[in-house]
Amino acid sequence: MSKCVGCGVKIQYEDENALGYSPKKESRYCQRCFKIRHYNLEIKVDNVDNSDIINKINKLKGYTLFVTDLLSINDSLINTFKSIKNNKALIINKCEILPKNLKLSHLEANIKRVYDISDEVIFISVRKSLYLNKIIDLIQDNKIVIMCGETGSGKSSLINKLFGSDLTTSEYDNTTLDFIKIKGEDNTIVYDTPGLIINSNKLNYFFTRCYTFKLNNKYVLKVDDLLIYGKGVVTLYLNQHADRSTFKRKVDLEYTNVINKNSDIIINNGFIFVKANANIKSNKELLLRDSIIKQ
Ligand SMILES: Nc1nc2c(ncn2[C@@H]2O[C@H](COP(=O)(O)OP(=O)(O)OP(=O)(O)O)[C@@H](O)[C@H]2O)c(=O)[nH]1
Ligand SMILES: [Mg+2]
Repeated sequence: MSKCVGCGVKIQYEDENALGYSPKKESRYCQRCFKIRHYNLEIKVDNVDNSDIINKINKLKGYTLFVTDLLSINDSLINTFKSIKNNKALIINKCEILPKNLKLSHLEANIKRVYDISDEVIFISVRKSLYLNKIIDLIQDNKIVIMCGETGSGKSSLINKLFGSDLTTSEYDNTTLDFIKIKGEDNTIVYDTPGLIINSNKLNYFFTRCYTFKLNNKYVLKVDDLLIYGKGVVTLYLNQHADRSTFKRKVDLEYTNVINKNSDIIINNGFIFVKANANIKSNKELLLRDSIIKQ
């Protein structure tokens, strides 16, 4: 049975409503890939099993590049990264859309320290072809490489760029459906893998909002379902899904937080950087970490 060269699913000709269907016997792509590639249609799948994918990756035993973006980094993502037993590196893609004042070398060192990572942490941009030589070196040195990570992080785009392959890529979740083996020059092999579903924190195109906000006691800052006011200066690093507004305070909020300088408040669509010590009231418990942004 042949596999779709776009997403890796087994091609079948019987059931139009099941994955892998193709109406034409000689087709290299399944109908779902055809629709994504030509019409940019979103065709959802709902049977992603992270632990099944991680088990298969661990059995394959290749050097593993775990691809993510900056906003997706939180405890659950790093725990998933650490559950990979192969030699590995954390690859942070889409760095071209990060604010230019962020020094990548500082970010790398901070992420290693805050999350206690001894493996390499490498920023790249597939779209702008930035720092891809580091990935090329890792592939040359290790020969067998597994590209894995959160859905939408740019794994298939990276392989296409490096190997000239024609994997299906899209802005939607779970484009790649099965493991795909791609052979390169010099006996190198790279595996594309189905994306993991870890959190909804994804940075797809750009930071729609990244700016500094001086808190006071008269106005409440609302970011998604978090409400805060108080004394402090915060910088918001949010993705395009974040909903932000301010309004005049009418009531007190329940939680009092004394926040140390250089902390991040982690929220669903990004994080909020607190540079100096701050006194903040909030409507819920804050999830804090030592900042990965601090310079
Ligand atoms: N801004 C930006 N977007 C990128 C970059 N690399 C990939 N993308 C976009 O990210 C989206 C997802 O890319 P894919 O290559 O399909 O991601 P994937 O990790 O293979 O996703 P799954 O197959 O679902 O696991 C697409 O819209 C890409 O164009 C990058 O360097 N910068
Ligand atoms: Mg993919």
